[in-house]
Amino acid sequence: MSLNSILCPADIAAALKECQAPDTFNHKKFFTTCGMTKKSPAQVKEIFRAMDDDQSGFVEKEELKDFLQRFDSGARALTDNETKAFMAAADHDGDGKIGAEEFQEMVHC
Ligand SMILES: [Ca+2]
Repeated sequence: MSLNSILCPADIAAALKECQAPDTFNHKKFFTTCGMTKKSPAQVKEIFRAMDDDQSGFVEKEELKDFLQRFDSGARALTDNETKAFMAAADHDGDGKIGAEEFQEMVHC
């Protein structure tokens, strides 16, 4: 499943460009620029599945670190600070991983 079939490649490129420098990643800005916020809940779920590399039903810290690489394999990894902030923003129940509903909430709220 390629994210390019859900999101517009030009929007993905623009979103990646905005956070090219380490520690400039902002998930809200990224979701908006790449067009994710305008996608349906079902499509956001597809995106979530693409992030859940081991198909555990959750996006864990290690998977989150590679978040940008899901969009472009040449993109950088998130820094530890970015990964931590991203996780903290999504993980409402504090279990250290992101569920599909938590992800959807983060994208659409
Ligand atoms: Ca997982």
